[in-house]
Amino acid sequence: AREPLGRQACVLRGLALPWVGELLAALQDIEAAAPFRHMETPGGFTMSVALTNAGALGWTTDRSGYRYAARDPVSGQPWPAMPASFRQLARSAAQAAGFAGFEPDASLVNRYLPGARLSLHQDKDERSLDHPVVSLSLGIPALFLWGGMKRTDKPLRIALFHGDVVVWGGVDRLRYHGIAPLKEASHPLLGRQRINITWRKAG
Ligand code: MD5
Ligand code: FE
Repeated sequence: AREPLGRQACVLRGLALPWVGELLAALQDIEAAAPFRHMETPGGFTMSVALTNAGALGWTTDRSGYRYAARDPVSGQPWPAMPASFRQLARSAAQAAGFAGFEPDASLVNRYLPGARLSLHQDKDERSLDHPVVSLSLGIPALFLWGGMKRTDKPLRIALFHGDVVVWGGVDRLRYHGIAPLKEASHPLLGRQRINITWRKAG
């Protein structure tokens, strides 16, 4: 089912459920080559969310800023390749949301344990903002904060569950958004964690 969030943003409930086995198997290989880590922000905070990446470009942060980079700063190696299943899901979700021809070159994987959160921010480190972003939720539920174009616009709170996909682009591409502190819970497949994968065209 397609739930509109904005003029060019929607939630596709359960869209990824048939793909979960394949996606999690691919994620195991990514994690083995590029383990989840807690990165430092330019302001000197350590993120409560742990992250890794797959694809030609990976999002990173350190004391000098946010950027996309071709190599994992921990290993010095290129990020693991984007699995075919990742690319296919991102492409078909984008298509279902009205963005045909999406070709992601970056997939950022976020891992939340209970208590982890992501404060309101805009995704604007990509070279062109003309491409949509596709986001998949797996594991325990989260409250997604869907804001406006200003940080001070009061965000809507939308629950996201295992298998849900959110797609946003166009006029909604620069909305402020975040994730409220995760509540303690356990998921039959993933235990007490939430995984979020976002696909972007960054380069
Ligand atoms: C997450 N990730 O669930 C969040 C939310 C990120 C990030 O924000 O940058 O890795 S998924 C992002 C999202 C969903 C729906 C709309 C918008 C963003 N948006 O309007 O920008 O780990
Ligand atoms: Fe974001």
